[in-house]
Amino acid sequence: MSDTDKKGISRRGLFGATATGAAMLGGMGLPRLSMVAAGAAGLTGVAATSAVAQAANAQVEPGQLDEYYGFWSSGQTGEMRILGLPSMRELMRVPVFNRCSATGWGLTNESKRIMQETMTEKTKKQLAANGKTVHDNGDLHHVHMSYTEGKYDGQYLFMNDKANTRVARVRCDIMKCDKILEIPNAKAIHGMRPQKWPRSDYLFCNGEDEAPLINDGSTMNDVSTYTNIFTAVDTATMRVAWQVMVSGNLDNTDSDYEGKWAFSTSYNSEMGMNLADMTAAEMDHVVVFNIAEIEKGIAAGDFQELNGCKIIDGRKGSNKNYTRYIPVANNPHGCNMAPDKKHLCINGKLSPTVTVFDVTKMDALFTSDIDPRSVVVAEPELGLGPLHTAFDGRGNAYTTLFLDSQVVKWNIEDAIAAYSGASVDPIKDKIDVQYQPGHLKSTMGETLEADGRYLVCLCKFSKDRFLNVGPLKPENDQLIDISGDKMVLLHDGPNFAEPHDAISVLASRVNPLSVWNRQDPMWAETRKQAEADGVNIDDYMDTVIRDGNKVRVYMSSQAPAFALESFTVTEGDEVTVIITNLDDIDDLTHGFTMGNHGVAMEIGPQATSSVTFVAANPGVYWYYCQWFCHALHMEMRGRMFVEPKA
Ligand code: CUK
Ligand code: CUA
Ligand code: CA
Repeated sequence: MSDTDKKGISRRGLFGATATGAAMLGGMGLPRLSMVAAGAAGLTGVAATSAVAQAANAQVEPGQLDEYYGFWSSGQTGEMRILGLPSMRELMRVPVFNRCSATGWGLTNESKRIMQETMTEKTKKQLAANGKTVHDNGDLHHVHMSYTEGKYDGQYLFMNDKANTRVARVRCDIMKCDKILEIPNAKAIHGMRPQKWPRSDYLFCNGEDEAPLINDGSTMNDVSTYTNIFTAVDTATMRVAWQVMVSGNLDNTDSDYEGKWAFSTSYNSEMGMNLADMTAAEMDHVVVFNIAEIEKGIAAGDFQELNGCKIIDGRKGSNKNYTRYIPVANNPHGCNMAPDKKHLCINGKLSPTVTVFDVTKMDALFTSDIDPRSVVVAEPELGLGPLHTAFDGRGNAYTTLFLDSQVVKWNIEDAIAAYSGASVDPIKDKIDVQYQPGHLKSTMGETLEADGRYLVCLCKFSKDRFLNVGPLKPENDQLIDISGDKMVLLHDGPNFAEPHDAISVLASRVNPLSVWNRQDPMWAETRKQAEADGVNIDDYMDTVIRDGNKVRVYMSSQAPAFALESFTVTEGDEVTVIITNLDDIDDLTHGFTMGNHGVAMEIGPQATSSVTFVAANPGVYWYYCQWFCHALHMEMRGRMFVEPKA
């Protein structure tokens, strides 16, 4: 690990000192922040003025709105988060793979239907054996928006769950998850990207962990039976379109801007089962998936079917045109397609390099016997531990250096020139970040509209940057201005376990509703049951239906009252409470919490939510609205009476 850059100046020392100054001055107002920003960039008077202007642009005054939505993963929290950029204010948390106490996600019937819809029999058995009906955890690494012709279209967000091999879709009109797919045959969905051109018809999903394809316990030691699966999900239905069996494992993935290819990094081409073996080879590889050829193969029946999925054999040496394997330095990680439509950056991780492929040369890999490395057009040495790369739309790339705790700005064309022998240094700037960065994201940087204004660097360690909160520290999401020649650190953002990735989207591309549409499909199943019970869930309702030991309690809510002041059930009854929020005012959410029953849910304006539980103990139990909705919100409550069983 070197503290010194190529010119022999200790940038670490210089930036370290000014960065400490910035932390001390945090929030003390613009003039001093600007001084520090200018100092950090080491600029002269003229350039310092532009750094002041850069910092000023990042100010979002109270009552002002942000210019960008930031969609954040939350790692092992399992939810998606929405932040505003450049303020870095957290705006919302959207539960997806996790159980949410506030909204009842993972508990309400509407959310459970989504979580259970594609659950495999093995998962059902595993959950039942542990007294559960849905997973209550997830490990959400990547969030990406749907594209139309290489631009964000504001329709859907997609995300992965590495922990339980799932992907999910969030509707941008309501910012709620509407589909969760458990992917059969694969293990541990990690890298995930939508197709960018012409539309995001496919969502590409990497299975990271190796396991026998027929995973029935017949062997652990015969690793030759192990395989990895790449999955294309049909985004319209959120069902598996097809799968590809590959050699080696799969880490990160990206797609091109022509709709021809998907690319995945593999850090375990060795098929090693321990650290030493996973890092034993000199080279691993990037898999290139030929979308059109795979579609042809599927159409021609060249697949085996397993657990309802069509699997194509794309392993090395299968002599088909489905895949190609391009050698890269051992244990690569990030896989990032540049908005110039041409260059794919593979981040070295163990190697101090980023390998640049020219994707317009990929066709030749499938039509001739040329060396697969002939698509490599640059391999700049950037520093220690390159993990991910972002782009500014002006030909520059920004790569995180995990071990150096830096972001390096470099020019793609200069790197290409240097690779073919020109004496040009592609590195334009380096900035210290605090500390150990993973992903970094530039504004609109994963689209044809990359605007090169801000960069968010998601640091895995914060160490001394915030008040000590005990052994478990927050992560540090840092906002960096990249509009000038030099990068300027603007903001430290503590965040909880553990954002891996984020995207930023111009605010004008996202237009959510403020009030639900009464016909929303979210409660379509609930509506069917209500119709069978002769209840109109679009209107005032205060009906209790008895159906054996099942009781359905229909009530509307309108601030500050539930339509039912009380209802009665019998000990041991299975009780379903169905509530429509008749208020249609912006921001007027009600809740329903049943005291001492572990039951709570959100009911948004004009929404219907329902929850089912067993009333196990006789007695009087108050239910209440837990979402502050009115001056008489405390009084918005009622009683459930549970009669002893006769
Ligand atoms: S991965 Cu975490 S830093 Cu899951 Cu995208 Cu690279
Ligand atoms: Cu309704 Cu609080
Ligand atoms: Ca390896």
